Amino acid sequence: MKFKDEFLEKIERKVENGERISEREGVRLFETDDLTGLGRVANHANVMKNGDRVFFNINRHVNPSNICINRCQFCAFYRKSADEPGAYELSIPQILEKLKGDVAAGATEVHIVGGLHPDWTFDNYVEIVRSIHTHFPSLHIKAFTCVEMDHFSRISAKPLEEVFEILKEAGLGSMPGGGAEVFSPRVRKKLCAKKISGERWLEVAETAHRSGLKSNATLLYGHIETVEERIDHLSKLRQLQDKTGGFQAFIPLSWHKEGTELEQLLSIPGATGIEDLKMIAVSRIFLDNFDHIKAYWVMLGKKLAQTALWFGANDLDGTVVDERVTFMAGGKTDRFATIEEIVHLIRSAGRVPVERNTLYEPLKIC
Ligand code: V47
Repeated sequence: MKFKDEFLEKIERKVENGERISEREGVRLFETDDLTGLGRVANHANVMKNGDRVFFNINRHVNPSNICINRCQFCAFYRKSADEPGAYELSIPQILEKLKGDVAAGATEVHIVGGLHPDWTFDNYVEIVRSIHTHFPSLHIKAFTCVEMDHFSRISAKPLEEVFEILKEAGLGSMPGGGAEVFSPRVRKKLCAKKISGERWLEVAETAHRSGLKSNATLLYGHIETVEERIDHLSKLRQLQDKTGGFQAFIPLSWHKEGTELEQLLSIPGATGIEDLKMIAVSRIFLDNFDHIKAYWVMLGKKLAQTALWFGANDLDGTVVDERVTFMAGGKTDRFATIEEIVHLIRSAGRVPVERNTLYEPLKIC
């Protein structure tokens, strides 16, 4: 069947032949108005890699504290200090209590990410990991972004390699993909000047991979970034993946604006549903060396995340339970998904639901 946008024929041929697309072609894909054609090519790219299986896992997010020294303008989650309204700090017993029910219900993963707390020491973070691992040894601990790992290295005056060794010994299994935002120095200077640079984020990820830790990668889009900057970001991830092979999944994060400083400074609508689908599709086509593209239902909404399964995504994340970064920025979707609900979303999209563990080993075909 012919495409409305003839350019997509060339891209489809490249996908079929396993040829990589260029940055220029990536930018051009964002410009197409042939959404269904773009989806068709991305779906093809996904099916060639993953067949008709779609992954999910039984997981639980824990955000130990929202007190953070970075103060990023796109974020509504952080608080500057403990006495600000809405600030919180979870104790280790509170974290363990939260996890108890989830583990009993079959959770295989805890996903931990939080603020760079001004007073917590590296040992405090290590103890969170160690306590979880001691109480729930079967739970995979996917914790701390590259931004947090860099922070630990600075506050402990230890090289990254040692930080990773200590955390692995305490029970760390892998790392989530947050904190990448957009690598563009222009965007970072405007939105998150205190955060580590894009180069440093990539350096931390590379060191993690060389230390034997798998990690994910993200891109925060739908604010002031250009499509060229999105593609530059994807290109840097693709280059690093060529070197290490340590990334498991790529997760595009659709910016939520409510309550952020950025919303007050500029009137930005945020990404539309069409842009969300294009972002998933272009990522699938461009990142030919990533096995998995995750449609994170918490940010996309469940129905759009399901639709994304025909635009190149092969993973819906998991049951999540109590994620706070999105909800503090006005997220409107449910706060958790049941296993039955995720299975239904995947099956009714005409795909085969597969429960996985964090390292993408299939556990159960549902
Ligand atoms: O690091 C912050 C982003 C990230 C907002 O690795 C925002 O499996 C949207 O990284 N609107 C945390 N995004 C979430 C994250 C993640 C989520 C799901 C799965 C995985 C994984 C990773 O969310 C932050 C930041 O980049 N973020 N504020 C906001 N207002």
